[in-house]
Amino acid sequence: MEGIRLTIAILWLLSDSSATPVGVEENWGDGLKVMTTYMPKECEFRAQNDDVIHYHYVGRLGHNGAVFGKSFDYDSPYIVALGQGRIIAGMDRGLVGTCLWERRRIEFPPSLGYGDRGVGEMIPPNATLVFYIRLIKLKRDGVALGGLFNLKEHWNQGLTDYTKGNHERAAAFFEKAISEFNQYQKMAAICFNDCKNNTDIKLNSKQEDLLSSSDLSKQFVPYLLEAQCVKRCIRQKLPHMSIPDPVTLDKFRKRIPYSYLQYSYYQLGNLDEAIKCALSFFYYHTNNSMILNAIKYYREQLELTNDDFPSREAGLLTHHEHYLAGKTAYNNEKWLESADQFEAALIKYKETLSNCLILCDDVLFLNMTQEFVDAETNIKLNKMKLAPDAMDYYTLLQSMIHNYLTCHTKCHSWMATVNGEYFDKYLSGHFHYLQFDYFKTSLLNKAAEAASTYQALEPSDNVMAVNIKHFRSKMNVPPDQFKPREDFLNIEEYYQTKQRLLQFAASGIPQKRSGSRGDAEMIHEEL
Ligand SMILES: *[C@@H]1O[C@H](CO)[C@@H](O)[C@H](O)[C@H]1NC(C)=O
Ligand SMILES: *[C@@H]1O[C@H](CO)[C@@H](O)[C@H](O)[C@H]1NC(C)=O
Ligand SMILES: *[C@@H]1O[C@H](CO)[C@@H](O)[C@H](O)[C@H]1NC(C)=O
Ligand SMILES: CC(=O)N[C@H]1CO[C@H](CO)[C@@H](O)[C@@H]1O
Repeated sequence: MEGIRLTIAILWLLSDSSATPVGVEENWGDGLKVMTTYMPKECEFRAQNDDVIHYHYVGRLGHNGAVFGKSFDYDSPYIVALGQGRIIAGMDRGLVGTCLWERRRIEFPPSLGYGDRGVGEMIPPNATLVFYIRLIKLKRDGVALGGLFNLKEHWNQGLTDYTKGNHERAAAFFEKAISEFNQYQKMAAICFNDCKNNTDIKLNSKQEDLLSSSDLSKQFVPYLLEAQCVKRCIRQKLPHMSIPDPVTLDKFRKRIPYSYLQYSYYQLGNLDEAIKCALSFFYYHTNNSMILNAIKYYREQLELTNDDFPSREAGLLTHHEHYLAGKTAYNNEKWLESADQFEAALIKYKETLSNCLILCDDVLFLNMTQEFVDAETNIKLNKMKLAPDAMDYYTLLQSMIHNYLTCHTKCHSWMATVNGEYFDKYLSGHFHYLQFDYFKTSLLNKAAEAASTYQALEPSDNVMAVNIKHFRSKMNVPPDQFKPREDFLNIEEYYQTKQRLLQFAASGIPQKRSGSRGDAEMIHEEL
Protein backbone atom coordinates (compact mmCIF):
# COMPACT_ATOMS: atom_id res chain seq x y z
CA MET A 1 0.00 0.00 0.00
CA GLU A 2 2.66 2.49 1.06
CA GLY A 3 4.87 1.37 -1.79
CA ILE A 4 2.10 2.04 -4.25
CA ARG A 5 1.62 5.50 -2.86
CA LEU A 6 5.26 6.31 -3.36
CA THR A 7 5.23 4.97 -6.89
CA ILE A 8 2.18 7.01 -7.71
CA ALA A 9 3.77 10.07 -6.20
CA ILE A 10 6.92 9.67 -8.22
CA LEU A 11 5.04 8.94 -11.42
CA TRP A 12 2.99 12.01 -10.79
CA LEU A 13 6.09 14.10 -10.26
CA LEU A 14 7.67 12.78 -13.42
CA SER A 15 4.56 13.20 -15.52
CA ASP A 16 4.01 16.66 -14.16
CA SER A 17 7.43 17.92 -15.05
CA SER A 18 7.78 16.20 -18.40
CA ALA A 19 4.29 16.72 -19.85
CA THR A 20 5.11 19.76 -21.90
CA PRO A 21 8.81 20.55 -22.11
CA VAL A 22 9.43 24.10 -23.22
CA GLY A 23 10.55 24.52 -26.82
CA VAL A 24 9.82 20.98 -27.96
CA GLU A 25 7.24 20.50 -30.65
CA GLU A 26 4.92 17.58 -30.07
CA ASN A 27 2.84 15.82 -32.66
CA TRP A 28 -0.67 15.28 -31.39
CA GLY A 29 -2.00 13.42 -34.44
CA ASP A 30 -3.89 14.53 -37.58
CA GLY A 31 -1.15 17.07 -38.20
CA LEU A 32 -1.76 18.94 -34.96
CA LYS A 33 1.53 20.21 -33.56
CA VAL A 34 1.85 21.78 -30.13
CA MET A 35 4.85 23.50 -28.59
CA THR A 36 5.06 25.20 -25.20
CA THR A 37 7.11 28.37 -25.50
CA TYR A 38 6.74 29.59 -21.94
CA MET A 39 5.84 27.65 -18.83
CA PRO A 40 5.21 29.39 -15.51
CA LYS A 41 7.23 28.03 -12.61
CA GLU A 42 4.15 26.83 -10.82
CA CYS A 43 1.59 25.04 -12.90
CA GLU A 44 -1.26 24.24 -10.61
CA PHE A 45 -4.09 24.41 -13.07
CA ARG A 46 -4.38 23.13 -16.63
CA ALA A 47 -7.20 23.77 -19.03
CA GLN A 48 -9.49 20.81 -19.51
CA ASN A 49 -12.63 20.26 -21.53
CA ASP A 50 -15.61 22.31 -20.37
CA ASP A 51 -13.38 24.90 -18.67
CA VAL A 52 -14.08 28.44 -19.71
CA ILE A 53 -10.77 29.83 -20.83
CA HIS A 54 -9.57 33.34 -21.57
CA TYR A 55 -6.62 33.56 -23.88
CA HIS A 56 -4.78 35.92 -26.12
CA TYR A 57 -3.69 34.86 -29.54
CA VAL A 58 -1.93 35.85 -32.69
CA GLY A 59 -3.01 33.79 -35.70
CA ARG A 60 -0.65 33.39 -38.65
CA LEU A 61 -0.89 31.62 -41.98
CA GLY A 62 1.41 28.65 -42.13
CA HIS A 63 2.73 29.24 -45.66
CA ASN A 64 3.75 32.89 -45.39
CA GLY A 65 3.43 33.86 -41.73
CA ALA A 66 0.89 36.61 -42.48
CA VAL A 67 -1.12 37.63 -39.42
CA PHE A 68 -4.83 37.06 -39.98
CA GLY A 69 -6.06 37.89 -36.52
CA LYS A 70 -4.98 38.73 -32.99
CA SER A 71 -6.32 39.60 -29.59
CA PHE A 72 -3.20 40.95 -27.97
CA ASP A 73 -4.93 43.72 -26.22
CA TYR A 74 -5.08 42.81 -22.58
CA ASP A 75 -8.59 44.06 -22.16
CA SER A 76 -10.13 41.74 -24.67
CA PRO A 77 -8.92 38.19 -24.61
CA TYR A 78 -10.75 35.48 -26.47
CA ILE A 79 -13.20 33.67 -24.19
CA VAL A 80 -14.60 30.23 -24.89
CA ALA A 81 -15.70 26.98 -23.29
CA LEU A 82 -13.13 24.39 -24.25
CA GLY A 83 -13.81 21.06 -25.96
CA GLN A 84 -17.39 21.77 -26.98
CA GLY A 85 -16.80 22.34 -30.67
CA ARG A 86 -17.25 26.09 -30.33
CA ILE A 87 -13.92 26.82 -31.94
CA ILE A 88 -12.09 25.15 -34.80
CA ALA A 89 -10.95 21.63 -33.98
CA GLY A 90 -7.24 22.45 -34.03
CA MET A 91 -7.72 24.97 -31.25
CA ASP A 92 -10.29 22.95 -29.36
CA ARG A 93 -7.77 20.13 -29.15
CA GLY A 94 -4.54 22.09 -29.05
CA LEU A 95 -5.51 24.19 -26.04
CA VAL A 96 -6.19 21.24 -23.78
CA GLY A 97 -3.75 20.96 -20.91
CA THR A 98 -2.50 24.53 -21.17
CA CYS A 99 -1.34 25.91 -17.84
CA LEU A 100 -2.54 29.19 -16.59
CA TRP A 101 -0.06 31.77 -18.01
CA GLU A 102 1.55 29.23 -20.30
CA ARG A 103 2.35 30.29 -23.86
CA ARG A 104 1.91 27.83 -26.73
CA ARG A 105 2.40 27.59 -30.42
CA ILE A 106 -0.33 25.50 -32.00
CA GLU A 107 -0.12 24.50 -35.66
CA PHE A 108 -2.65 22.48 -37.62
CA PRO A 109 -3.66 21.66 -41.21
CA PRO A 110 -6.84 22.90 -42.92
CA SER A 111 -8.63 19.70 -41.96
CA LEU A 112 -8.62 20.93 -38.34
CA GLY A 113 -9.13 24.56 -39.37
CA TYR A 114 -11.16 26.18 -42.14
CA GLY A 115 -10.82 23.39 -44.70
CA ASP A 116 -10.70 23.88 -48.45
CA ARG A 117 -12.94 26.92 -48.39
CA GLY A 118 -11.08 29.20 -45.99
CA VAL A 119 -12.90 32.09 -44.43
CA GLY A 120 -13.27 35.71 -45.39
CA GLU A 121 -10.44 37.51 -47.11
CA MET A 122 -7.88 36.69 -44.50
CA ILE A 123 -7.80 32.91 -44.54
CA PRO A 124 -7.45 31.31 -47.96
CA PRO A 125 -8.61 27.77 -48.83
CA ASN A 126 -6.44 24.90 -47.61
CA ALA A 127 -4.55 27.08 -45.15
CA THR A 128 -2.34 25.64 -42.47
CA LEU A 129 -2.75 27.85 -39.40
CA VAL A 130 -0.35 28.74 -36.60
CA PHE A 131 -1.65 30.22 -33.37
CA TYR A 132 0.51 31.74 -30.66
CA ILE A 133 -1.54 31.79 -27.49
CA ARG A 134 -1.28 32.72 -23.87
CA LEU A 135 -3.79 31.47 -21.34
CA ILE A 136 -4.67 34.21 -18.88
CA LYS A 137 -7.72 32.93 -17.08
CA LEU A 138 -9.26 29.59 -16.35
CA LYS A 139 -12.72 29.03 -14.91
CA ARG A 140 -14.04 25.69 -13.80
CA ASP A 141 -17.62 25.38 -12.62
CA GLY A 142 -17.82 29.12 -12.56
CA VAL A 143 -14.79 29.58 -10.31
CA ALA A 144 -11.62 31.25 -11.51
CA LEU A 145 -8.71 28.93 -10.81
CA GLY A 146 -5.45 30.42 -9.68
CA GLY A 147 -6.53 33.78 -10.98
CA LEU A 148 -7.12 35.15 -7.52
CA PHE A 149 -3.55 35.43 -6.43
CA ASN A 150 -1.42 35.74 -9.46
CA LEU A 151 0.42 38.67 -8.07
CA LYS A 152 3.69 37.51 -9.57
CA GLU A 153 2.26 37.40 -13.07
CA HIS A 154 0.50 40.72 -12.61
CA TRP A 155 3.67 42.23 -11.21
CA ASN A 156 5.68 40.96 -14.19
CA GLN A 157 3.09 42.19 -16.66
CA GLY A 158 3.22 45.56 -14.93
CA LEU A 159 7.01 45.65 -15.24
CA THR A 160 6.82 44.80 -18.92
CA ASP A 161 4.40 47.62 -19.59
CA TYR A 162 6.39 49.97 -17.37
CA THR A 163 9.53 49.26 -19.37
CA LYS A 164 7.65 49.92 -22.58
CA GLY A 165 6.39 53.20 -21.16
CA ASN A 166 2.78 52.06 -21.15
CA HIS A 167 2.06 53.53 -17.73
CA GLU A 168 -1.68 53.22 -17.80
CA ARG A 169 -1.53 49.48 -18.17
CA ALA A 170 1.47 49.19 -15.88
CA ALA A 171 -0.40 51.04 -13.12
CA ALA A 172 -3.43 48.78 -13.55
CA PHE A 173 -1.30 45.65 -13.21
CA PHE A 174 0.64 47.00 -10.24
CA GLU A 175 -2.59 47.93 -8.50
CA LYS A 176 -3.96 44.48 -9.11
CA ALA A 177 -0.86 42.81 -7.75
CA ILE A 178 -0.76 45.05 -4.67
CA SER A 179 -4.38 44.36 -3.90
CA GLU A 180 -3.72 40.64 -4.25
CA PHE A 181 -0.79 40.94 -1.91
CA ASN A 182 -2.96 42.72 0.63
CA GLN A 183 -5.61 40.02 0.43
CA TYR A 184 -2.99 37.35 0.78
CA GLN A 185 -1.46 39.08 3.76
CA LYS A 186 -4.83 39.33 5.45
CA MET A 187 -5.53 35.66 4.90
CA ALA A 188 -2.06 34.67 6.07
CA ALA A 189 -2.56 36.69 9.24
CA ILE A 190 -5.80 34.87 10.00
CA CYS A 191 -4.24 31.50 9.37
CA PHE A 192 -1.11 32.21 11.36
CA ASN A 193 -3.24 33.34 14.22
CA ASP A 194 -5.42 30.24 14.02
CA CYS A 195 -2.34 28.07 13.92
CA LYS A 196 -0.59 29.43 16.98
CA ASN A 197 -0.56 26.65 19.54
CA ASN A 198 -2.25 24.23 17.18
CA THR A 199 -2.06 20.71 18.47
CA ASP A 200 -3.67 18.88 15.56
CA ILE A 201 -0.56 18.59 13.49
CA LYS A 202 2.37 16.47 14.46
CA LEU A 203 5.59 15.64 12.72
CA ASN A 204 5.65 12.19 11.30
CA SER A 205 8.28 9.89 12.70
CA LYS A 206 10.66 10.36 9.81
CA GLN A 207 10.58 14.12 10.02
CA GLU A 208 11.09 13.84 13.74
CA ASP A 209 14.03 11.58 13.20
CA LEU A 210 15.64 13.92 10.70
CA LEU A 211 15.09 16.94 12.88
CA SER A 212 16.22 15.43 16.13
CA SER A 213 19.72 15.03 14.77
CA SER A 214 20.63 18.67 15.34
CA ASP A 215 20.01 21.05 18.20
CA LEU A 216 19.14 23.84 15.85
CA SER A 217 16.63 21.71 14.01
CA LYS A 218 14.99 20.73 17.26
CA GLN A 219 14.45 24.30 18.22
CA PHE A 220 12.72 24.76 14.95
CA VAL A 221 10.12 22.05 15.30
CA PRO A 222 7.36 24.36 16.58
CA TYR A 223 7.77 26.53 13.51
CA LEU A 224 7.61 23.54 11.21
CA LEU A 225 4.38 22.44 12.81
CA GLU A 226 2.98 25.89 12.51
CA ALA A 227 3.92 26.08 8.86
CA GLN A 228 2.19 22.79 8.15
CA CYS A 229 -0.92 24.03 9.87
CA VAL A 230 -0.86 27.31 7.99
CA LYS A 231 -0.48 25.59 4.70
CA ARG A 232 -3.56 23.51 5.37
CA CYS A 233 -5.48 26.53 6.55
CA ILE A 234 -4.73 28.62 3.49
CA ARG A 235 -5.52 25.70 1.20
CA GLN A 236 -8.88 25.37 2.90
CA LYS A 237 -9.71 29.03 2.83
CA LEU A 238 -8.39 29.70 -0.65
CA PRO A 239 -8.57 26.44 -2.57
CA HIS A 240 -7.98 28.12 -5.90
CA MET A 241 -5.08 30.25 -4.88
CA SER A 242 -1.92 30.18 -6.89
CA ILE A 243 0.82 30.39 -4.28
CA PRO A 244 3.10 33.39 -4.68
CA ASP A 245 6.82 32.66 -4.54
CA PRO A 246 8.96 33.98 -1.67
CA VAL A 247 11.16 36.21 -3.78
CA THR A 248 8.19 38.06 -5.24
CA LEU A 249 6.50 38.28 -1.86
CA ASP A 250 9.65 39.77 -0.44
CA LYS A 251 9.47 42.59 -2.98
CA PHE A 252 5.92 43.34 -1.92
CA ARG A 253 6.85 43.12 1.71
CA LYS A 254 9.43 45.84 1.06
CA ARG A 255 6.82 47.82 -0.88
CA ILE A 256 9.02 47.88 -3.98
CA PRO A 257 6.00 47.97 -6.32
CA TYR A 258 5.06 51.36 -4.92
CA SER A 259 8.26 52.89 -6.21
CA TYR A 260 7.25 51.90 -9.74
CA LEU A 261 3.62 52.73 -9.27
CA GLN A 262 4.35 56.24 -8.04
CA TYR A 263 6.35 56.89 -11.19
CA SER A 264 3.62 55.52 -13.43
CA TYR A 265 1.08 57.79 -11.74
CA TYR A 266 3.46 60.69 -12.13
CA GLN A 267 3.70 59.91 -15.84
CA LEU A 268 -0.08 59.79 -16.02
CA GLY A 269 -0.30 63.18 -14.33
CA ASN A 270 -2.07 61.71 -11.30
CA LEU A 271 -0.05 63.34 -8.53
CA ASP A 272 -2.61 62.59 -5.82
CA GLU A 273 -1.99 58.89 -6.26
CA ALA A 274 1.70 59.39 -7.00
CA ILE A 275 2.38 60.96 -3.60
CA LYS A 276 0.39 58.28 -1.77
CA CYS A 277 2.45 55.58 -3.39
CA ALA A 278 5.71 57.45 -2.90
CA LEU A 279 4.97 57.82 0.80
CA SER A 280 4.05 54.16 1.11
CA PHE A 281 7.44 53.28 -0.31
CA PHE A 282 9.17 55.92 1.80
CA TYR A 283 8.06 54.32 5.07
CA TYR A 284 10.17 51.32 4.23
CA HIS A 285 13.04 53.18 2.62
CA THR A 286 13.26 56.27 4.71
CA ASN A 287 16.62 57.47 3.50
CA ASN A 288 16.16 56.83 -0.22
CA SER A 289 17.07 60.20 -1.67
CA MET A 290 15.28 59.63 -4.96
CA ILE A 291 11.98 59.04 -3.26
CA LEU A 292 12.56 61.95 -0.91
CA ASN A 293 13.05 64.26 -3.88
CA ALA A 294 9.95 62.90 -5.55
CA ILE A 295 7.89 63.46 -2.40
CA LYS A 296 9.24 66.98 -2.07
CA TYR A 297 8.27 67.69 -5.66
CA TYR A 298 4.76 66.25 -5.25
CA ARG A 299 4.24 68.24 -2.06
CA GLU A 300 5.18 71.44 -3.84
CA GLN A 301 2.98 70.69 -6.80
CA LEU A 302 0.02 69.75 -4.64
CA GLU A 303 0.71 72.52 -2.12
CA LEU A 304 0.81 70.08 0.76
CA THR A 305 2.66 70.64 4.00
CA ASN A 306 5.04 68.23 5.65
CA ASP A 307 2.29 67.25 8.06
CA ASP A 308 0.17 65.79 5.29
CA PHE A 309 0.93 62.11 4.98
CA PRO A 310 -1.58 60.77 2.48
CA SER A 311 0.02 57.34 2.35
CA ARG A 312 -1.69 54.19 1.12
CA GLU A 313 -0.45 52.59 4.29
CA ALA A 314 -1.96 55.12 6.63
CA GLY A 315 -2.33 53.57 10.04
CA LEU A 316 0.41 51.07 9.45
CA LEU A 317 3.40 52.91 10.73
CA THR A 318 1.81 55.51 12.87
CA HIS A 319 3.77 54.33 15.88
CA HIS A 320 6.57 56.47 14.47
CA GLU A 321 4.26 59.43 14.17
CA HIS A 322 2.99 58.99 17.71
CA TYR A 323 6.52 58.55 18.93
CA LEU A 324 7.68 61.77 17.28
CA ALA A 325 4.60 63.64 18.50
CA GLY A 326 5.29 62.31 21.99
CA LYS A 327 8.83 63.62 21.85
CA THR A 328 7.69 67.02 20.62
CA ALA A 329 5.13 67.29 23.40
CA TYR A 330 7.79 66.20 25.89
CA ASN A 331 10.18 68.89 24.68
CA ASN A 332 7.38 71.43 25.04
CA GLU A 333 6.70 70.16 28.56
CA LYS A 334 3.18 69.05 27.67
CA TRP A 335 3.46 65.98 29.86
CA LEU A 336 -0.02 64.57 29.59
CA GLU A 337 -0.14 64.92 25.84
CA SER A 338 3.28 63.36 25.61
CA ALA A 339 2.17 60.38 27.72
CA ASP A 340 -0.90 59.89 25.54
CA GLN A 341 1.22 59.89 22.40
CA PHE A 342 3.72 57.39 23.75
CA GLU A 343 0.95 55.08 24.92
CA ALA A 344 -0.63 55.28 21.47
CA ALA A 345 2.77 54.62 19.92
CA LEU A 346 3.14 51.47 22.04
CA ILE A 347 -0.21 50.10 20.93
CA LYS A 348 0.71 50.73 17.31
CA TYR A 349 4.14 49.27 17.89
CA LYS A 350 2.68 45.90 18.82
CA GLU A 351 0.29 45.90 15.89
CA THR A 352 2.91 46.87 13.35
CA LEU A 353 5.51 44.47 14.65
CA SER A 354 3.14 41.54 14.52
CA ASN A 355 2.13 42.44 10.95
CA CYS A 356 5.76 42.42 9.98
CA LEU A 357 6.51 39.14 11.75
CA ILE A 358 3.55 37.43 10.16
CA LEU A 359 5.06 38.11 6.79
CA CYS A 360 8.30 36.50 7.92
CA ASP A 361 6.40 33.39 8.82
CA ASP A 362 5.44 33.51 5.19
CA VAL A 363 9.05 33.22 4.13
CA LEU A 364 9.31 30.03 6.07
CA PHE A 365 5.96 28.66 5.11
CA LEU A 366 6.41 29.30 1.43
CA ASN A 367 9.87 27.89 1.33
CA MET A 368 8.66 24.81 3.08
CA THR A 369 5.66 24.53 0.87
CA GLN A 370 7.95 24.44 -2.08
CA GLU A 371 10.74 22.39 -0.69
CA PHE A 372 9.82 20.51 2.41
CA VAL A 373 6.33 19.99 3.65
CA ASP A 374 4.63 19.02 0.48
CA ALA A 375 1.20 17.54 0.88
CA GLU A 376 0.93 15.10 3.70
CA THR A 377 3.31 12.66 2.11
CA ASN A 378 6.63 14.50 1.92
CA ILE A 379 6.65 13.87 -1.77
CA LYS A 380 9.24 16.49 -2.46
CA LEU A 381 11.43 15.51 0.42
CA ASN A 382 11.59 12.12 -1.17
CA LYS A 383 12.21 13.54 -4.56
CA MET A 384 15.12 15.49 -3.15
CA LYS A 385 16.54 12.47 -1.47
CA LEU A 386 16.17 10.29 -4.51
CA ALA A 387 17.58 12.72 -7.00
CA PRO A 388 21.37 12.41 -6.98
CA ASP A 389 22.07 16.11 -7.39
CA ALA A 390 19.30 17.32 -5.13
CA MET A 391 19.97 20.09 -2.68
CA ASP A 392 21.09 18.70 0.60
CA TYR A 393 18.35 18.60 3.17
CA TYR A 394 20.37 20.19 5.94
CA THR A 395 21.65 22.99 3.80
CA LEU A 396 18.08 23.65 2.85
CA LEU A 397 16.85 23.60 6.40
CA GLN A 398 19.66 25.81 7.53
CA SER A 399 19.10 28.40 4.88
CA MET A 400 15.39 28.37 5.68
CA ILE A 401 16.06 28.97 9.33
CA HIS A 402 18.55 31.64 8.49
CA ASN A 403 16.16 33.49 6.18
CA TYR A 404 13.40 33.25 8.69
CA LEU A 405 15.40 34.58 11.60
CA THR A 406 16.98 37.29 9.50
CA CYS A 407 13.53 38.42 8.49
CA HIS A 408 12.43 38.56 12.12
CA THR A 409 15.40 40.56 13.30
CA LYS A 410 14.95 42.91 10.35
CA CYS A 411 11.42 43.64 11.52
CA HIS A 412 12.74 44.81 14.85
CA SER A 413 15.38 47.07 13.38
CA TRP A 414 12.91 48.39 10.85
CA MET A 415 10.56 49.31 13.69
CA ALA A 416 13.38 51.20 15.36
CA THR A 417 14.21 53.21 12.26
CA VAL A 418 12.41 56.53 12.40
CA ASN A 419 12.70 58.74 9.34
CA GLY A 420 15.87 57.02 8.28
CA GLU A 421 17.51 57.21 11.66
CA TYR A 422 18.07 54.05 13.69
CA PHE A 423 17.27 54.37 17.38
CA ASP A 424 19.22 51.95 19.47
CA LYS A 425 16.81 52.05 22.39
CA TYR A 426 13.63 52.69 20.49
CA LEU A 427 11.22 50.46 22.35
CA SER A 428 12.66 51.08 25.80
CA GLY A 429 12.84 54.80 24.97
CA HIS A 430 9.06 55.00 25.09
CA PHE A 431 9.16 54.00 28.74
CA HIS A 432 11.95 56.41 29.52
CA TYR A 433 9.81 59.29 28.34
CA LEU A 434 6.67 57.83 29.90
CA GLN A 435 8.10 57.54 33.40
CA PHE A 436 9.01 61.20 33.31
CA ASP A 437 5.68 62.27 31.75
CA TYR A 438 3.82 60.40 34.48
CA PHE A 439 6.11 61.68 37.17
CA LYS A 440 5.42 65.24 36.05
CA THR A 441 1.67 64.66 36.01
CA SER A 442 1.82 62.98 39.43
CA LEU A 443 0.59 59.66 38.07
CA LEU A 444 3.17 57.97 40.22
CA ASN A 445 1.96 54.40 39.94
CA LYS A 446 2.16 54.64 36.20
CA ALA A 447 5.54 56.29 36.45
CA ALA A 448 6.72 53.37 38.57
CA GLU A 449 5.43 50.87 36.04
CA ALA A 450 7.12 52.69 33.15
CA ALA A 451 10.38 53.00 35.05
CA SER A 452 10.37 49.30 35.91
CA THR A 453 9.67 48.38 32.32
CA TYR A 454 12.54 50.50 31.12
CA GLN A 455 14.79 48.97 33.74
CA ALA A 456 13.85 45.47 32.68
CA LEU A 457 14.43 46.26 29.02
CA GLU A 458 17.75 48.01 29.67
CA PRO A 459 19.14 46.28 32.77
CA SER A 460 22.56 47.88 32.41
CA ASP A 461 21.23 51.43 32.55
CA ASN A 462 21.83 52.76 36.06
CA VAL A 463 19.95 56.03 35.68
CA MET A 464 16.62 54.32 35.97
CA ALA A 465 17.69 52.39 39.02
CA VAL A 466 18.22 55.74 40.70
CA ASN A 467 14.78 56.94 39.66
CA ILE A 468 13.14 53.79 40.91
CA LYS A 469 14.83 54.23 44.25
CA HIS A 470 13.59 57.80 44.34
CA PHE A 471 9.97 56.76 43.56
CA ARG A 472 10.18 54.13 46.26
CA SER A 473 11.71 56.02 49.12
CA LYS A 474 10.83 59.65 48.47
CA MET A 475 7.50 59.37 46.72
CA ASN A 476 6.22 56.41 48.69
CA VAL A 477 5.04 54.41 45.71
CA PRO A 478 4.03 50.99 47.04
CA PRO A 479 6.32 48.10 46.00
CA ASP A 480 3.62 46.25 44.08
CA GLN A 481 3.48 49.09 41.52
CA PHE A 482 6.98 48.35 40.29
CA LYS A 483 5.90 45.72 37.84
CA PRO A 484 7.28 45.91 34.33
CA ARG A 485 4.84 45.47 31.47
CA GLU A 486 4.95 41.80 30.59
CA ASP A 487 3.80 42.20 26.99
CA PHE A 488 6.81 44.32 26.11
CA LEU A 489 9.24 42.20 28.06
CA ASN A 490 7.98 39.21 26.08
CA ILE A 491 8.53 41.00 22.80
CA GLU A 492 12.08 41.79 23.82
CA GLU A 493 12.80 38.33 25.12
CA TYR A 494 11.46 36.71 21.98
CA TYR A 495 13.64 39.01 19.93
CA GLN A 496 16.75 38.19 21.96
CA THR A 497 16.09 34.49 21.56
CA LYS A 498 15.83 34.86 17.82
CA GLN A 499 19.02 36.85 17.68
CA ARG A 500 20.81 34.11 19.57
CA LEU A 501 19.37 31.48 17.25
CA LEU A 502 20.44 33.53 14.29
CA GLN A 503 24.01 33.67 15.52
CA PHE A 504 23.83 29.97 16.11
CA ALA A 505 22.44 29.36 12.63
CA ALA A 506 25.13 31.52 11.08
CA SER A 507 27.89 29.84 13.05
CA GLY A 508 27.80 26.59 11.15
CA ILE A 509 25.77 24.11 9.23
CA PRO A 510 24.15 21.58 11.52
CA GLN A 511 26.00 18.31 11.40
CA LYS A 512 24.95 16.11 8.58
CA ARG A 513 24.20 12.58 9.55
CA SER A 514 26.48 10.05 7.98
CA GLY A 515 25.32 7.92 5.08
CA SER A 516 22.83 10.03 3.23
CA ARG A 517 22.11 7.23 0.79
CA GLY A 518 20.89 5.26 3.77
CA ASP A 519 18.52 8.08 4.63
CA ALA A 520 17.03 7.97 1.20
CA GLU A 521 16.36 4.28 1.47
CA MET A 522 14.89 4.63 4.90
CA ILE A 523 12.42 7.22 3.75
CA HIS A 524 11.67 5.17 0.71
CA GLU A 525 10.62 2.31 2.96
CA GLU A 526 8.46 4.40 5.17
CA LEU A 527 6.25 5.57 2.37
C1 LIG B 1 -7.71 22.25 -51.52
O1 LIG B 1 -7.36 20.91 -51.28
C2 LIG B 1 -8.23 20.00 -51.89
C3 LIG B 1 -7.87 18.60 -51.47
O2 LIG B 1 -6.51 18.50 -51.16
C4 LIG B 1 -8.14 20.18 -53.43
O3 LIG B 1 -9.01 19.31 -54.05
C5 LIG B 1 -8.49 21.61 -53.75
O4 LIG B 1 -8.30 21.85 -55.12
C6 LIG B 1 -7.65 22.59 -52.97
N1 LIG B 1 -8.15 23.94 -53.21
C7 LIG B 1 -7.36 24.97 -53.47
C8 LIG B 1 -8.03 26.27 -53.76
O5 LIG B 1 -6.13 24.85 -53.53
C1 LIG C 1 0.16 29.50 23.34
O1 LIG C 1 0.91 28.74 24.27
C2 LIG C 1 1.69 29.54 25.15
C3 LIG C 1 2.55 28.63 26.02
O2 LIG C 1 2.11 27.30 26.00
C4 LIG C 1 0.77 30.43 25.98
O3 LIG C 1 1.53 31.24 26.85
C5 LIG C 1 -0.05 31.32 25.04
O4 LIG C 1 -0.96 32.09 25.77
C6 LIG C 1 -0.79 30.48 24.03
N1 LIG C 1 -1.42 31.36 23.03
C7 LIG C 1 -2.66 31.18 22.58
C8 LIG C 1 -3.13 32.14 21.55
O5 LIG C 1 -3.38 30.27 22.96
C1 LIG D 1 20.33 54.50 4.98
O1 LIG D 1 20.39 54.16 6.35
C2 LIG D 1 21.13 53.00 6.64
C3 LIG D 1 21.02 52.70 8.13
O2 LIG D 1 20.35 53.67 8.80
C4 LIG D 1 22.56 53.17 6.18
O3 LIG D 1 23.28 51.99 6.43
C5 LIG D 1 22.58 53.50 4.72
O4 LIG D 1 23.92 53.76 4.31
C6 LIG D 1 21.73 54.71 4.42
N1 LIG D 1 21.66 54.91 3.00
C7 LIG D 1 21.72 56.11 2.45
C8 LIG D 1 21.58 56.14 0.96
O5 LIG D 1 21.85 57.11 3.08
C1 LIG E 1 15.83 27.34 0.91
C2 LIG E 1 15.42 28.75 0.95
O1 LIG E 1 15.61 29.41 1.92
N1 LIG E 1 14.82 29.19 -0.15
C3 LIG E 1 14.34 30.54 -0.38
C4 LIG E 1 13.43 31.04 0.70
O2 LIG E 1 12.98 32.33 0.41
C5 LIG E 1 13.97 33.30 0.21
C6 LIG E 1 13.32 34.60 -0.13
O3 LIG E 1 12.47 35.02 0.84
C7 LIG E 1 14.92 32.88 -0.87
O4 LIG E 1 15.95 33.83 -1.00
C8 LIG E 1 15.47 31.52 -0.57
O5 LIG E 1 16.30 31.12 -1.60
